[in-house]
Amino acid sequence: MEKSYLQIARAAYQPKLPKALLGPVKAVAGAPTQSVGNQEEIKELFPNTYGMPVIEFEAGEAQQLPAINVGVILSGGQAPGGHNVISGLFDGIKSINPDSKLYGFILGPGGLVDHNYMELTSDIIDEYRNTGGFDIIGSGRTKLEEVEQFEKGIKILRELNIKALVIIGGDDSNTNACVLAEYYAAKNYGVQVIGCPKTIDGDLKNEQIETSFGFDTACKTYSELIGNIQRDCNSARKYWHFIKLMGRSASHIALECALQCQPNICLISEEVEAKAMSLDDVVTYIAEAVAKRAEDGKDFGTVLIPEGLIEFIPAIKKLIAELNDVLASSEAQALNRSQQIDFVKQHISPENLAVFNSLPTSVARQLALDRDPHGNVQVSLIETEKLLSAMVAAKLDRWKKNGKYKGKFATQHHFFGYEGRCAAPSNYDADYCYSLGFNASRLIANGKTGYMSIIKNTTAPATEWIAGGVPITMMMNLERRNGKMKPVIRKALVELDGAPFKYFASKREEWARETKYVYPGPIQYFGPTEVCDQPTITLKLEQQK
Ligand code: FBP
Repeated sequence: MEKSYLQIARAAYQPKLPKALLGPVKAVAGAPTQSVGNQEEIKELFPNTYGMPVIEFEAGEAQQLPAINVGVILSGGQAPGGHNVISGLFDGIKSINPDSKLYGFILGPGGLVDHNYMELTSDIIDEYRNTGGFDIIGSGRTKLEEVEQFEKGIKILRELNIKALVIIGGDDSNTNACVLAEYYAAKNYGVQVIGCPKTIDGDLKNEQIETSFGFDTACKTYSELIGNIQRDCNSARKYWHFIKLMGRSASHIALECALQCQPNICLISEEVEAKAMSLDDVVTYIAEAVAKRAEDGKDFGTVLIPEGLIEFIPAIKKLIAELNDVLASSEAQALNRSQQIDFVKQHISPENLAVFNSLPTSVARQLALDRDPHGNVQVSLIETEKLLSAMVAAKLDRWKKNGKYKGKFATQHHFFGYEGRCAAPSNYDADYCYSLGFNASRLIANGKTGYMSIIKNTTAPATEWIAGGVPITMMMNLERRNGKMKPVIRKALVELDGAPFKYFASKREEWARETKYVYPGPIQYFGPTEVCDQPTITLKLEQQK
């Protein structure tokens, strides 16, 4: 494989590990745990993996352990650092016993079901250390939930003598990991399942998981681009830039980018929902900020829009919930796409039909169709940035007629998502991911299943990081998916009483009226620690509590 100079220099980078993982470990167990919601139901659904303690690793005695074969799956959207989780896992199992082997299942959970795999040898691993992307084995979104899939999986796991499977994924994929761990434990199949918290969206976090990997690098990449746009914007002073940012449901990415770049406006979906804002309220909020800047002669600015905004507008949220139920019916499933649109129109309530009909056709169609395998609306396909800017333009035109607005409103649109998902991991993500993978090998060696690998205290230097595991059942509750109540990991949304949002809220009026842009510049890998090793502002503010 041809390499750039940066790749060559980066390949030599040795990621840091928490002190406890530098030698042999012992697992220290805490008290039994409970799920975050629906305790009785979750306990009944996961009798073999419910209630296990959180564990922390401490330095232990050296032991001779047998070689172990481990399988690894990359699941869901790409996130910077996936290759380092795999290289950490590889080095971890080799340090347990040099004869251990690592197998990668190709293109996500589907690779396990279809028996599509490759052995990951040291030559292959060395090509991918500290690189972005998931291309070492590829990723996919196949949902693992059927007994038939689990049984197909066990066949190949037995054939390859794999005793543990590591699933690197977000909330949906780790829900799969938990279901699989429970099934294999119930059947006594002798295969452990361990999860790793991945997603650029930053919504797989809780008291035990500080952050999901990839969030740091993705936000820094988007912030570099937003900073560049802001400098362009402040140089030409003639455009309003509407910038949509990935992050499906939660607005963590938009909030972090706002903290890094200080744009004029950043919408936070969770606040829109809490304030029960309508689409028109959101448009008015932006138009008023545009009009105020125009009073100061500033016909330019930046607006950050979280990808999932549309789903958080309460009227649209209600509509989506009903659409999900209607579309899940077998009658709807048997229809083709355009028949489905007519079908939903006939079967939703008059109130929801009115909302449906008020949306531009392309947005309405998108809400009614194309769920991903986990039942999520594919918000990355909805052009919210264009929808909002067109609606703001129409409102400003009306205000122009009654003299409320006298400026010029020219726009540019951007969507940043795929640009950041495979960026070369920042030092933070390179270290964090390598530690998560290495730590997964220690969970395996300690016989754990149904656990997620965790690394905590990551705003401190890596030597002070804490390594351990959290039972996945602890994060679960029941939620309605595809018309049925299902056990799923609870998504972490932006907390409006949390430090990151509060800080943003205390500054946003000033950022809206004045021009206080910050230009973060590109991620730096080599140089002073205050430039190269900073965690996200979100994490720093959260850890200050
Ligand atoms: P994961 O939760 O699987 O990590 O994926 C997150 C994400 O990047 C979202 O931000 C985005 O909405 C979605 O994936 C896009 O999905 P796809 O890659 O299938 O287009």
